[in-house]
Amino acid sequence: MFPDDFDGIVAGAPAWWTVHLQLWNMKVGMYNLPTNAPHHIPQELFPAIGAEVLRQCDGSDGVLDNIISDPRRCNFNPETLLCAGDVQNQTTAGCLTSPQLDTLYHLYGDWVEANQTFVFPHLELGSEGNWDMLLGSDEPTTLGTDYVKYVLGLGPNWTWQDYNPSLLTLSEELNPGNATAGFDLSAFSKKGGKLLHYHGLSDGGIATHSSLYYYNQVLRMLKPRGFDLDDFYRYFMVPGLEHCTGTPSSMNAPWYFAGANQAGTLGTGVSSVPGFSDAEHDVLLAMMEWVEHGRAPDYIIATKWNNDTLQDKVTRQRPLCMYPKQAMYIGTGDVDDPMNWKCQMLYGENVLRGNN
Ligand SMILES: [Ca+2]
Repeated sequence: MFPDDFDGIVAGAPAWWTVHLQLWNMKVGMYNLPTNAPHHIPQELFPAIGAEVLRQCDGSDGVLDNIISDPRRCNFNPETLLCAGDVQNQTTAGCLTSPQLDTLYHLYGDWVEANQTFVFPHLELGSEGNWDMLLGSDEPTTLGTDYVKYVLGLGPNWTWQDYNPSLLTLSEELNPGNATAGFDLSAFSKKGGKLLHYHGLSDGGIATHSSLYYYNQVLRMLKPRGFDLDDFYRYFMVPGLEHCTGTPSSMNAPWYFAGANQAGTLGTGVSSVPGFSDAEHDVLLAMMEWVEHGRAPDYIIATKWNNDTLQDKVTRQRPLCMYPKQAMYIGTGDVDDPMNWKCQMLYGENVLRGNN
């Protein structure tokens, strides 16, 4: 809306779709409530679900490395989680009942309302380690319920049990604060503005593909008008990154690239990427390189230390590639060395199979 305000914008896991996002935040919680219902999945079972997803999906990107590079390529079969026989302790057994499987289908499915209206994308396969953000409580998040009460104005006595889809229409009509981002970035592009956008594929707070939806809507609006998005807007998906910071301990994916809020997770007084303070590893320096010297990044190398807060020993680095390219293992050498990966379109014969 204000194309002259910034020369460059780094946007991480953006909450750009306020009119739908706040209600989705609540809807996700509602899928798993009330806690005394047969379909409720207690938080203690999330690790078992995450482990089964990882078991089935890890190899779908061609490399068994505990990282799901592209959840869209995984044909996940939730029924393998179904409890066999009379299970006394589900947490110990790590299995789900049939009604709980229904909840899983809701969580991994897009939110679609009447007349096939798409409202918000699904939680990703591989986001289970971050589900505590929206699913770990006996109430939906106040990000959603307080939005309805105090921003849409239904008042403090409104409860999530009062939900009905007309709230979506109300939210769209009010568009509170005009806070939902538009798709016409033409003025920003014309004045030379640059946008680097990224989103973690293990995000349990804002469904990852809300970012892809935004990117695609901008593409649909501007490509027919002759704009090449690569000239000013580049999008990067980050395998194994949770909401803005961190990675599930089961994955230990490289997640750090000095994005918004990330340095504070390493410790106080940390800036850039310790040991790798350059435009290849630091998204803000990459942005400065693009704005100030006209060199646009095709990839950003993400880093994982053995102990993130000590930044002691780098255990993994890997390129994050400009969408729609993806990082592909070249087939030989250490999978944790970024030199052994390249960015390319991953279709058909390009999907190599790793040795391990
Ligand atoms: Ca993998």
